[in-house]
Amino acid sequence: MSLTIFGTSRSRAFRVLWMATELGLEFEHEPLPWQSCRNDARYLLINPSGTIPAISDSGFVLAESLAINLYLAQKAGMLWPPDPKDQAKVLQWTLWVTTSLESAYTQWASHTYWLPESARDAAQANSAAAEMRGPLDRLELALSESGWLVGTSFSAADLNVASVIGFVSRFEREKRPHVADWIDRCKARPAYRKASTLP
Ligand SMILES: N[C@@H](CCC(=O)N[C@@H](CS)C(=O)NCC(=O)O)C(=O)O
Repeated sequence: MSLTIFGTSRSRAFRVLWMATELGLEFEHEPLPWQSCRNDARYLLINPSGTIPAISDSGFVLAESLAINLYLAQKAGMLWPPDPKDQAKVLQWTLWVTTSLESAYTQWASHTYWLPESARDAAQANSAAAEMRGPLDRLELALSESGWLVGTSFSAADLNVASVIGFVSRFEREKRPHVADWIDRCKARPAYRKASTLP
């Protein structure tokens, strides 16, 4: 019985490394680089999409970072609330971040931080920023209630959403103090810091 996580921490695999560390799981880590995972013949046999992350849990293979995180939390019975309504909220926030924010966020972060300066395009960053404001205002409202997305403590919803939009704490920080404070608290968690040190 063993869990293997495929993908370097410098990719969406970080989300899964963070979750597995939060849950205290033992795992093997194959830090495949995102630049070449689609052309890695051995990896394509495991994940035919060739994207990272993927996991193999005693031979059960799963791709899609956020789905992997929901599976791991549910299986461990941690960061996964017992009430079906709260579980539905975890799914709601997970789907929300990937459908309402991830694309614009990725464009904004790429053209603000990730790409080499010579490749950054301010117009693309600005149009992505305009798309992000509505969803981030929605997030600010949600976090103003208890400081967490579901119930009154950190859950898989917080991990999934924060892991997609980590740099948002630098975006118009003073306009959305609850979002900024929440991301800071998520990133201060020991498991986040430990996962950040992985290759
Ligand atoms: N929606 C997928 C996206 C996976 C994805 O695109 N991963 C990137 C790395 S962050 C990748 O594999 N890039 C290599 C490529 O597309 O060739 C997930 O969240 O797991």
